[in-house]
Amino acid sequence: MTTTRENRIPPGQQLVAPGKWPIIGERLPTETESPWSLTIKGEVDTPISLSLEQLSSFPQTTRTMDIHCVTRWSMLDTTFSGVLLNDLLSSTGVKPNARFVSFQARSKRKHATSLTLETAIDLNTLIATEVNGEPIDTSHGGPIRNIVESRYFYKSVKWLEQIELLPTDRLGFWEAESGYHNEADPWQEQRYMAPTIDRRTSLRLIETRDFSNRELRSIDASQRNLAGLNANNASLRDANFSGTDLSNADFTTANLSNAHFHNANLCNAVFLNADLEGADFSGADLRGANFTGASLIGASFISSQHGATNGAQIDKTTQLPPAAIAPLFPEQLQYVNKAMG
Ligand SMILES: Nc1nc2c(c(=O)[nH]1)N[C@H]1C(S)=C(S)[C@@H](COP(=O)(O)O)O[C@H]1N2
Ligand SMILES: [Mo]
Repeated sequence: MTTTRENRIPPGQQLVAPGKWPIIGERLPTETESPWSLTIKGEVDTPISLSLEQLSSFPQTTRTMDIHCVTRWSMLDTTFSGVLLNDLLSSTGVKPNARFVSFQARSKRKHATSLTLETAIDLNTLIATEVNGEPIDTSHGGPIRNIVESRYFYKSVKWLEQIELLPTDRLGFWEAESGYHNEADPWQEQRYMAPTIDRRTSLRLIETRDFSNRELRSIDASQRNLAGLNANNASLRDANFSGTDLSNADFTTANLSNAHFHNANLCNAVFLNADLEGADFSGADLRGANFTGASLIGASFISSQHGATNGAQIDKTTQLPPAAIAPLFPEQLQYVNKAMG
């Protein structure tokens, strides 16, 4: 297979503008005052704690790879340098019952992710300290982050301070809290685990038109009449609202990352401070909708995914302030700006 630009972009992903690497999730580690150390523990023969200097004395590896975020942005050809996990584990030794590896951050929520040890080694997991020849910026996980190629980017933990080998899996933060898929292969679009909400519960909730403050990840609310829905502060990642009447719905501070609004009626809907990363608004009616304060990294307003090219209805009454649309993909921004006139 030849590697053209196109066949390096997994399904449902779009390229960020050159030089625009978004910051996703936590923005800072807990503290950077005390000297950084990286601990390797659990099912290893010799647990160790390494300073940055000690880490730099291991053989250094450089790999150029493509990044794919679950919120639908991709960035090609990023070069990371650091130490291969495999090289670190050669010095600690691995006990026979080690089957999983957990990566944990020095951050408020002890952000973590995990992989099978086999996958982590096969994918050349890099304990990276540099990106494109420079130390990794704090906002992107410096001084140390693990980098896992060929998996959605949530498998790459920022501000890495602990690697633990485990006999059984321990789900990571997003995997446990947000239903992110534990395997995370972008080529198979493994974004979320199967929905946990059963059909009867969703039908009953749809009837009440009150989703406020609820956890309804991946709910199927497509082709419904949900005009005036109260979804204030609801957690609706990956929710399917395709073709649904959501006129006058209130999604203030809701989490709608990767939600599907294809062909929905969103006239006068309110998305104040909502998380709309990776959401699909193609073909939706957005007249009078308000996106003030919303996060639109990776969101789409025009798409050719559903066959013919299908743009959202946007006009002067659609409130898409400059700050909200700034992180859009170039083609998306162009479409939105033109539609707003
Ligand atoms: N410590 C920590 N690491 C994290 C996250 C986080 O919130 N905290 N978010 C993950 C997610 S979902 C993504 S897409 C990438 C984003 O990395 P970036 O901000 O450098 O683009 O970091 C991953 N690692
Ligand atoms: Mo992500």
